[in-house]
Amino acid sequence: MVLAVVGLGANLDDPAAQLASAVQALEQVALSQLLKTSSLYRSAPMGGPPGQPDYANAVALLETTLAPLELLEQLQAIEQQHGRVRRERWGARVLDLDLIAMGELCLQHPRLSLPHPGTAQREFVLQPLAEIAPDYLLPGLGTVAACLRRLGKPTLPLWGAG
Ligand code: ROI
Repeated sequence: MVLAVVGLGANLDDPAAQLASAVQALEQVALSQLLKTSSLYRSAPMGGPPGQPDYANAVALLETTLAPLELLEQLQAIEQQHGRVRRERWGARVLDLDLIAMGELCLQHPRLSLPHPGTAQREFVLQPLAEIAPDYLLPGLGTVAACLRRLGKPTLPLWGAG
């Protein structure tokens, strides 16, 4: 049993609906139990082409006995089922599910690096994760709360805040 962190992101015109749908799918992942999901936060796009809409970001905590690449495959299947409905209009992916960490595990694999390489710089991962699991230990990085403090004061508003 390991506690996996999944990052959720969407910047379709109804990102909240995308993420709600993705959470429902996460509840159905085999050999896994969805323990917690964070609130939705609004974040400006990091990287990618200019002029993109803001993202809705959230994180989920999943207790699982799946192997890392098995869980990755489940997440990619959910992306395909839920994330690509508007592909023709937006070009970019509209639902992103990132495997951020799986407990103490450090992994360097062509398809998957754990913890996710950008984690320490990504407020849109750390701020929602600090809401539901501030003491979660990111291997090599320290606790989530410590990582977030290193970025300074949290700045992301809740998605629904206007
Ligand atoms: N930027 C934000 N704010 N949120 C994301 O989820 C996100 N995902 C991405 C890139 C393009 C890196 N930028 C992002 O994949």
